[in-house]
Amino acid sequence: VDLEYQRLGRMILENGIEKGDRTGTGTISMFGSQLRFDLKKEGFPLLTTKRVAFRLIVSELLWFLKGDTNLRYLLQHNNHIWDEWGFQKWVESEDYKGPDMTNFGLRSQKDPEFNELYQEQLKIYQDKVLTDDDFAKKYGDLGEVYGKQWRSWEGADGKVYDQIQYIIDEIKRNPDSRRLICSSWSISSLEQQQLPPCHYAFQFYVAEGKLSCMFSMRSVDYFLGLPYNISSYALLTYLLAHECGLDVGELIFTGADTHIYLNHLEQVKEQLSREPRQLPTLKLNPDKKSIFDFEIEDIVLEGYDPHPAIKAPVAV
Ligand code: THF
Repeated sequence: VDLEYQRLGRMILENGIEKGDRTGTGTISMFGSQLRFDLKKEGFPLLTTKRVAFRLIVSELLWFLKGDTNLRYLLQHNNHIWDEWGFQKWVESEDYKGPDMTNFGLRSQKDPEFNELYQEQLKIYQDKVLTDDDFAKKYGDLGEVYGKQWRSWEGADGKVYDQIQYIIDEIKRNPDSRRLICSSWSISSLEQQQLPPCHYAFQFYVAEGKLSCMFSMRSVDYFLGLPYNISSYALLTYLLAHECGLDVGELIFTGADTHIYLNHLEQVKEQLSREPRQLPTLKLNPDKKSIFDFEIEDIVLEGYDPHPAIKAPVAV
């Protein structure tokens, strides 16, 4: 997985175009990219050229699969990768009375004094989401994001659709199906989402007893997001294969606006210089049958020996 990932990184650096973006950070961007991995042959695709916190990938995926859209679950598992998006909702609301947090993402990177204020307010926000039910309901919820679309898509007919359950049932009943699709791109609820989905659709494919997955992204944060997204869909494929009695096949990533943020360039170059190592293996608790019963401790990674982590600021 690392060699393919590095190849894509070099391609963006060589062919990418400098392009502005919503967050104001600036990117080098390339339109259209694809990666594919043989899950069965190569091992579990978690990058080894920098340490990636697998526990965060696990708790985020279980959060999606529960149909949960509230930050509380993530905070309870010490997962902070979505904090900024909930915090944004809070500081832009009428109820927020603290210091001005306009554009906190960029300002906290450039202004150490502001960053202190921001960290203070963020901590207050996190504590409230964890301990205050009413507050969590109102300001901890990211809106109709992945969990909602995956497990309870609301149709124009007023019916609620569980796209994951449909896929599981259909893989068991009709594995040749070409409709094993889950879409998070719900036009009518985009305004109800703190952030429109980046990975907006995925599709499964069964052949020769193996389950393959292809996922599509509209916007790809090469350095911070993509390593998570790859491992997350790999894990989802393993979980579904486990429940459906299949082997794992291939994982295919397709990206549209594939970019490296300008404040990630040094980090990317460092990572490109590193030598890939042996991939880890994934162990799922054989006693759990339904993917919806899986807890964090049922998912274990063995033999992960990566290069050190590389820090980088996330664009909000
Ligand atoms: N916004 C941006 N700009 N990039 C993204 O990848 C992204 N996501 C999700 C929503 N908005 C996004 C959130 N996913 C990290 C990783 C994934 C994220 C958000 C943040 C991150 O900062 N990871 C750090 C360490 C985190 C930690 O240890 O707490 C890392 O080094 O990997 C795309 O799905």
